[in-house]
Amino acid sequence: MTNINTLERDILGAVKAAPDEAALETIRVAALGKKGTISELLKTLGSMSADERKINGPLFNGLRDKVTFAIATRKTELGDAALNARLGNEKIDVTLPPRPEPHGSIHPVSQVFDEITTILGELGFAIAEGPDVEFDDYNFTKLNIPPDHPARQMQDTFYLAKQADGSQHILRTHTSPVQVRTMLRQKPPIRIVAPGRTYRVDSDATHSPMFHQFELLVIDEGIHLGHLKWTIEEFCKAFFEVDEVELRARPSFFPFTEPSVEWDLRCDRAVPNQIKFGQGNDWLELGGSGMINPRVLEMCGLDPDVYQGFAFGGGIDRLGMLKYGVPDIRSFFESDLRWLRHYGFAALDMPSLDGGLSR
Ligand code: FA5
Repeated sequence: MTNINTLERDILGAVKAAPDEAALETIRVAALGKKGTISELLKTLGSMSADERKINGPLFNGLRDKVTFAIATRKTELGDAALNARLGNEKIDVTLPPRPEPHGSIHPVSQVFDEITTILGELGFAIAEGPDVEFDDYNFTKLNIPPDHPARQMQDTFYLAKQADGSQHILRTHTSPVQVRTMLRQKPPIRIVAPGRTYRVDSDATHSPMFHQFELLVIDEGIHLGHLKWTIEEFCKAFFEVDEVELRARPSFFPFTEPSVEWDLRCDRAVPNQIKFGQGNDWLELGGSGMINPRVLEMCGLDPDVYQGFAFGGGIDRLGMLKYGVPDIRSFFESDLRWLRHYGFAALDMPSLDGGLSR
């Protein structure tokens, strides 16, 4: 019979010397596998007498347990050694710069949007909103532009499909219907700014079919043109970030205001691609305005003998073009990433009058 001590010494010696896990597995199969030396030894117990089994049983089983334990121990040693070797070889250089990722930025139109609402918010105006798809009545009729009025031709309108009752919605051509919505909903004093998307059948370097306007509306007792002029002056100083501005008023015509005034801002465009405000001999168009036509007040349920008001409407994209030197309005809406990286604003720089509007 195999000398148990010799067998134990040989197997344990081989286990200890196993250079890697593959060699260890070969030793395990040779000793403990189905036809392994220890397994064969254990099989002989069946043909032994009870006395022989009493002696050999514990010996063979003890050998199997010792070898099993030695293999497990060696396996852990080899595993640890392999892991240490890998950790020693694999190095992460934490000083490498991170891979450059594209940075998101605030679109210049959103920036100007925020600048305008920040300035007017600090002047005490509440933000009001209206839908892009508007009633013809609010966009035109209640603004004193009845059907077939020639003023409807001033704004080329996108019409939606006719409803079953014959009525027709439109894409609002200006933010002025928010005036109507506000007056119908709220009694004076009213002081709102209504920024938003507007639509006209129009497209060239300074006209976009979808563009953005903002509307100012102030209604109370005793409101006059002086309030309108002061508001526009203060707005321009804050928006263009200058201490002084000079405004020029030109008579104009809007069916919903009487009198109607367009405002120009003195500027200097002598140096190409540069514009300076508050000086020079050029004039920059700011937008339309006027005192609310008494007929509009009446149609919106307010008594014109008690209340007066002013309104102003300007183009947000146009102001952005002027302030940030964008030559073509269409580039705002082309989603060109290189353009957006150049003209975009840092995402966390919120405009504020104290901290600065644009940095
Ligand atoms: C109006 O839309 C009037 N609702 C403004 C108003 C409000 C007058 C309150 C009186 C009282 P106008 O059509 O001029 O007015 O447009 C106002 C501004 O919108 C323009 O000065 C211009 O800056 C901008 N704008 C007009 N059409 C376009 C367009 N297609 N693309 C970009 N900006 C435009």
